[in-house]
Parts: sequence; structure tokens; C-alpha cells
Amino acid sequence: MDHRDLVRVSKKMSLALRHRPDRFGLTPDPAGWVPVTDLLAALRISRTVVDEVVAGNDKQRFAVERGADGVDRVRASQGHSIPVDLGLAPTPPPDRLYHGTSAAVVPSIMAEGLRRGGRHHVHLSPDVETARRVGARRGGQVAILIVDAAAMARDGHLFYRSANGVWLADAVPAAYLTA
Ligand code: HQG
Repeated sequence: MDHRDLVRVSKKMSLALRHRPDRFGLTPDPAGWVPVTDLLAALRISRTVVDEVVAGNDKQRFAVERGADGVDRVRASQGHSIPVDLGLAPTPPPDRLYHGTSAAVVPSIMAEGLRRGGRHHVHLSPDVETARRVGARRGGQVAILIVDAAAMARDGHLFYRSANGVWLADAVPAAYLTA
């Protein structure tokens, strides 16, 4: 498959596995997994295509594994708006994390802190380059905020790391942010 087709299928899989499984007649289990065969039928794609998207995805957005029942299953590693419990264990974060966003919303973030909006968690990046890529999705001028994760952890805030390396937190109060 060429790159454009990979991206197209990846976006459809994101919609089906993170946001609107109902639109595809899918019912993820509480941890967000659906049987791979169900996804194939719902999206009318082949197993080869799914494997190619899972392996070739720039951000490793999806994970495939064999369940205890011997059935292969697939889920998104993060980014859901449907309720899921990914079963991630709280993990000590690096001292600093980063959040890339649009410069236009920085005043609001510095007043209210980072909020998770429609997703389950606030998404934080382990390095500036990744944060810049995340922020650039918004168009306009990108701003990178520095999160004092060491201080947050000391103060009892929990962090999680998704299977694809995105750091997640419930919220980031403004006191831990530097613009
Ligand atoms: C902003 C992509 C005003 C926040 C990426 C962000 C990521 C506030 C937007 C993943 C705010 C939410 C998530 C406040 C937060 N006032 N704006 N108080 N608090 N915001 O898309 O972090 O490609 O839900 O800065 O790579 O941009 O989907 O979050 O701009 O990992 O795999 O509200 O999405 O991954 O936007 O991106 P999003 P995000 P995928």
C-alpha cells in the first residue's frame, strides 16, 4: 500500500477504535479491544492491510495481540474519547515533559492549566520535537509548554505512559507549566 492509503486506513481505524465504534457496528471490550476479524468485516479491509497499518504507522497508534481466548485483537494505544480502561500502571515520569499546542490558546492554558477536553487524558510528549509535531497539527504558530513533571509527581499527581510512548495525566495545573 502506498503512504496515502496507509494514512487513510489509519484514520478510519482511529475513528472506529477511539471515537465512534458504534458507527461501524463495533463494541470494544472495557479495555478497548475488538477482535481483528470484526474490524476487518466492519471496515471491509484485509488482515494484510491491518498488519501493514499497525506495523507501518508513524506513531504506533495501534496494538494487536492474541487474547487469552486465542483470538487476535486490536485496539488504539491512546487517544480515545469513548470510555476505556487501558489498564496502564502509574509510572514515574521524566523530570520534564512537553506539550505542543497553538500559541493562541497559551493564555487560556496558563490561566486554567491543561485540560483533557474530549479525550481521557492530557497528552504530553517526552521531547520538544514530538511536542512540536503535535502542536503543528493545529496550524498557526506553535507554542511548546514545559511541564515540571518531577514536581507534579512529588505532589502526588499520577502519570501513565501509553504503549506508544505518549505520557498521560488527568490534568496539569498551571503552576507546573512554563510557557
Ligand atoms: C488544548 C495526537 C485552551 C491543548 C497527538 C490541545 C497527541 C487547552 C487541545 C494526541 C486547554 C486538545 C493529543 C485550556 C488544553 N485552554 N486550550 N485550558 N487545555 N488545551 O487533540 O494534545 O495523531 O485532544 O493544548 O499526537 O493536541 O491522534 O490534544 O491543543 O498525542 O494519534 O486543547 O493526538 O495523536 O486537543 O493531541 P487534543 P493534543 P493522534
